[in-house]
Amino acid sequence: NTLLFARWLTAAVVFALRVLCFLSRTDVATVTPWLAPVVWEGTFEPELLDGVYRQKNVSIAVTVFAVGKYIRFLKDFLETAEQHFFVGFKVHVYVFTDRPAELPKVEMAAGRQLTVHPVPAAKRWQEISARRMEMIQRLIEETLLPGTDFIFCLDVDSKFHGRWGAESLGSLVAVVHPGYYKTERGGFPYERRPASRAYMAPGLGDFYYCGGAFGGDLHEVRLLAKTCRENFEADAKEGIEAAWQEESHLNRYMWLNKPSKVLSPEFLWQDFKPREREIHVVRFSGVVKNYAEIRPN
Ligand code: UD2
Repeated sequence: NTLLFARWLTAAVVFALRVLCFLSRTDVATVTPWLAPVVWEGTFEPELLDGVYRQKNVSIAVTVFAVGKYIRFLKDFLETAEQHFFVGFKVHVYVFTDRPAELPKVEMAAGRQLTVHPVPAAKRWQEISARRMEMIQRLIEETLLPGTDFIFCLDVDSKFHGRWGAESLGSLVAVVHPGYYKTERGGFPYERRPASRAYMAPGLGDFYYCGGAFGGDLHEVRLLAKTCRENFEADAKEGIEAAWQEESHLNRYMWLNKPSKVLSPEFLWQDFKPREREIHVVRFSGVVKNYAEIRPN
């Protein structure tokens, strides 16, 4: 009897620990000061969440730009998205490229599709990042509204390694940049020149978000893209380009319009960075690339 009781007690303790570990994280912040969740592995129940959104039959659009030599990253991006990104959901990938003839052949599961939007080649790499917002805005206005529920805008030089699903859905969604999640706000690489519309004064800021992944519902992302694009263009007319192009404008926007959900750096890691203790799973990460070789100039 004593042995049985000891076994039962051990099993109960292990179970309780599992439940506690599963739905809580004490090593990282899991909620923002404006009460938006910060999504880390261990803070949600994947099956339950997928079930909730599957019932609503939600559809998800993805934009990805593959201009110039960046077309070489598209195959891995698409293949790994098939394995990990919203598996079992309606997903429509919109590829913007100047090289439609080089589009890789990737088999897509039922309910998933891909559309190519031809774009002109770029002379400067900064141009591409600047034009993304304009094209995202136009895609939403001319093609996606009404009908699509959510959109994610992702960098192509990346791969999925782990589940990215319904836990990421929200009206305005930002991803914490993997390079700055442990940095004090004074060290964030915001645009610091007051002449730019992306300006962030010292002492301001919540997180430093990355330009390589953001999303939300169509209305919110349309507004974000439109605002960033207008501010970028107004800056350009005055001869100023923000330190990190649209990423700087996105950071300013997210400061003024707090995201309703913040995704941890698990949702955009960088392959060159050694994995850190807090990162229990890498869901999506940027591949190592040779900027000098791959960019137009
Ligand atoms: C960072 C951001 C990126 C953007 C950029 C701003 C992350 C992880 N990355 O990345 O999103 O904010 O800084 O300067 O947050 N592209 C092409 N062809 C090109 C150049 C770029 O298609 O010749 C597209 C492509 O989709 C690429 C994206 O633009 O993924 C961003 O360009 P990048 O990867 O060269 O920028 P990077 O790594 O400095």
